[in-house]
This record gives sequence, structure tokens and C-alpha cells, in this order.
Amino acid sequence: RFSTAAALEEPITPPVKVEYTKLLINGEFVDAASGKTFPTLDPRTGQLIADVAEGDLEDVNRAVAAARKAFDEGPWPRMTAYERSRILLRFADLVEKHADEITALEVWDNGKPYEQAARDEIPLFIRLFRYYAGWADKIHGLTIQADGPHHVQTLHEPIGVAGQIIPWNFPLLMFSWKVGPALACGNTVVLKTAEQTPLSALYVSKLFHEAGLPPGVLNIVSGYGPSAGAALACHMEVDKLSFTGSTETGKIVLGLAAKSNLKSATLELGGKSPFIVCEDANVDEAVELAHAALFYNQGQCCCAGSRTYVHERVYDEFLEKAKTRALQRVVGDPFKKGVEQGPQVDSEQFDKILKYIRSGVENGATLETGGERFGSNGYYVQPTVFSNVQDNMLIAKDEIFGPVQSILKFKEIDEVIQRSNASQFGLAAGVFTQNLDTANRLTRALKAGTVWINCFDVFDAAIPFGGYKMSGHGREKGVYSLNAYLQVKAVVTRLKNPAW
Ligand code: TXE
Repeated sequence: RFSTAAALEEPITPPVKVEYTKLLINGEFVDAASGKTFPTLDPRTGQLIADVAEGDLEDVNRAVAAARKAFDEGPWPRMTAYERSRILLRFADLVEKHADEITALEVWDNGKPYEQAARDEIPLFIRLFRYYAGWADKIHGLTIQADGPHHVQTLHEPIGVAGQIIPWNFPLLMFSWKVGPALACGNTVVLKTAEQTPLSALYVSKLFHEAGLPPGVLNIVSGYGPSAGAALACHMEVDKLSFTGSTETGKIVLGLAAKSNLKSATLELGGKSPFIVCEDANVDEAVELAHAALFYNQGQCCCAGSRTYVHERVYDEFLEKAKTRALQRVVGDPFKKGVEQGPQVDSEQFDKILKYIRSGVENGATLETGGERFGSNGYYVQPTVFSNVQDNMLIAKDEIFGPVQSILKFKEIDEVIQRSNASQFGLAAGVFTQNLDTANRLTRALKAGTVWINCFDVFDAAIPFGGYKMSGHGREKGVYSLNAYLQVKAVVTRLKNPAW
């Protein structure tokens, strides 16, 4: 049962020291105004990593005042775009130089496998900043032919102070998706990290200042959602809100944004993405991909392929192989080589997942493998596979956010389209087929912000990401994210002698 080659003896000592635990306001590390701190815990053991300054309303006010001043008085929005671009590039170089420490901090705070973070996340983080550095000096408006004697142009201007609230599943990637485009466009930022994972953002923000970022341009407030997060969402001096997290909290912050100064909001929320294996699929490839689509990052992905729809003709073969693959999954200390799955981020998520597993059993799904905690320490969960899952079961409707694969059977393409779309979410979908017509049909019919064909979880700085329906508003990454951090000013000048 499960590969325990890397099982849980004494936790490995992380190869990094925690140096930065205070709030970062106006370029300086400072204590919270209240003097309060909160603990950030090691998910492998539940033991303390460090006490971190706990920001709340007063600290958010201080951070927003610093960001406001840095925006209104400069130099950031008034620097040449080339200078801004060079600071972003220097920052990316520094992150590359310190990649080992940064990776270790991210793994320690979050529990994700070191190899995964080093292979996928840190390189994409660096790539995102280089990508947006490339955009910084290519942002410009249009000259427009309007009726009448007028010269018409648009200016694309930064919005102002961006308030950004991020979750704990990809602390650094979420930082880059938000901070990269905001700064490239000339905005200033106050970012609230998730209370589970405050450490890596503080470390990299220190490097940003080493790279030449002026004080006040990027402020980091660690703390809890209902205090620090809510204060940011409803702040009258914050011009733009960007949030990634649960749909439930998304509704709250959108309400706060509306009730305060009607700041515009980009929301990236939950998902329940279908992964559709058609009858002509190469089953071995589909099994491996569906496995990764669900189990990657301990299943803590907003776009996790958490409804695995398999055509009835290949269902039995797929199920047997999916189960075998889950049993082979290497669970263990995320710092250990070869480990594919570490612990869940905290006790709350761990309890939530085990509750959903119990509901799956109670509702009559067949538990093929897993279903319990792994080991007796920390927040590890066995890779779990359910078959015979029906659409109306909670495990097929709710976002579990854990290593729990639900396999459902389908017969017709129309039927799987209808069932895939019968969800409040619409973040992503995966389609596995060798038939071009089937792929095209599904691509157009699925209501999802991303459709991956014969692949899954392909993230690239240039590819937009975001949701339909209750999976969110707006798009992040790529050129689309620039729109979220710019506003358009139309400038109309009367021409005295139009007939030249
Ligand atoms: O999310 P929250 P939680 C889903 C996933 C997970 C569930 C709960 O299903 O199991 O959400 O996780 C801040 N005002 N996702 O509780 O509450 C909070 O401090 C302002 C999917 O961690 O949404 C954190 O910084 N901010 C998701 C951020 O919101 C508030 C990633 C996310 O926390 C706030 C994470 C408030 N009132 C969880 N309350 C994805 N889309 O990837 C909380 N926050």
C-alpha cells in the first residue's frame, strides 16, 4: 500500500533559516502596530516554524498610506518604463541566485514536494517576472479615427494602489501572478499573504528592494483574512482589488469592494474541473495525466481535475490502472528525494478532506484505495480513489482540495458535456481524445476558462488563466492581466485646421 520508501521518520531539517518575519511597509521590516504575532506551522509535524507579525487594520492603513504616497508622489509610476523593467529583471536574477533558500522556505511553510517547487514553481515565478518586465515598456494606447475635427488618442495608465490577497496553495506563484503585472503597469501594491504561508513572500520582497524597488511600491502585510484581508478589500484608498481563494470568501471581498469605493476586482476562485477520457484515448497516458491532474500539489489546486469522467468502454481498464498508480504514489517528507506527495497545508484542510472522504463512503461511492490519514504525525492523507461516483454526491460537487480522485462513468459526448457544465464552477477542463472532431466539439461546448487537450496543468507566463461562472472574474497571466491593472483615458483634442 502506497510507496512508503520515503516515509516519515524524523523530519528532515530544512536547509534554510527564517530571517524575515515582520511586516514590510514602506521598504522596512516593522512589527505590527498591536505588537501581536501569529504562529506559522510546519505541516509535516504541526510544530512551530516561526512567529510572524500579525497585521490588522492599523497596519493595512499604514501600508496603504505608503503605497498611496509611492504612487501619487512617485517615482514609480513616473519612472521610465525601461527603468521599471530593469528592476523587475534584476529581481528575477536575484531570485534565481537565491532559488535554493526560497524553495526550501516555500516547502517548509506549505508542505509541497521540494522537487516539484524547484522544477515547476520557482522557474515559473522567475519567468513571470521576466515576462512582465518585457511588457513594462510596451504598454501604450491607440490613435483613433473618430468622426469630426478631432485628434483622438488613448492613454493606458496604471490604476493606482492595488490591494492583493493570496492563498496558501502556491504562495510564490500567486505572488508573481499578481505583483508582476501590477508593478509592470506602474501601480503600487499592498499584498496580504495567507496566514498559513507568510514566509516566502517576505524573503523575495527583501530581494525586490535589493533590486532597486523604491520604498512603498510593494508592501507585505501578513495576517488573517477577516482582519487584515477585509481591511484591504474595503479600504477607500485602494483602487484595485485582486483576490485568489475560495468562492465563499470571494463573495465577501467583492461585497466589501462594492460597499467601499467600488474598486474593480479580479477574482480567481474555486473549481471542480472535469477531466474527460474519451473512448479512443490512450488509456495508459490518460491514467498518468488524470493522476497528475488531481494529485499534483496534494490536490490543492484550484483547477484540479477533480471529476474524472471516463467513457464506459475504457472505464474498467482505466479504473484498475488509476488505482495501481495511486498505490504507487510516493508519500513522505517533502524534503526527501523522489517524494511526490507531502502533507496538506494545515489541520483545517486535513480535517475537511477526511470529512469529504467519509461523505463519499456514506453516499455509496466505492472506495478503491486510501481513505485515511497517512502516518500518525502532521497532515498527510493517503492518495484516495473513489469509483462509482455519481454527479449528485458531495465529492462530485464540492471542491475537496485534497488527494481524492473521483471517477465517474459516461456513455455519450453530449451527456458528458451536459454533466461537466452542470456545476457552479467553470475554471478548467481536460479532454483526452485522439479524435480532432471530438476535441473541437468539447473545446467549444465546455464552460471553462481553460481547456487542456491531451495535457493538463500547462502553465506558462503568457497563457491567460481565470474562470467562468463562480470560478471568478477576469484573467491573470499573459497580456490579459495587463488590462486588470490599467485604465484607459480617452484624450480628444479639437483640430483647428483639419483639412490639410
Ligand atoms: O480560503 P480563503 P481557505 C478553497 C479550497 C479550500 C477552501 C478554504 O477549497 O479548501 O478554499 O481555504 C483571505 N476578507 N481555496 O480558508 O478563506 C485569507 O486570509 C478578506 C481555493 O484558506 O478563501 C487568505 O489570504 N480576505 C483557492 C485568502 O483569503 C479574507 C486557494 C484565501 O483564503 C477573508 C485557497 C475575508 N473575510 C483555497 N477571509 C484557489 N482558488 O486556488 C479569508 N481571507
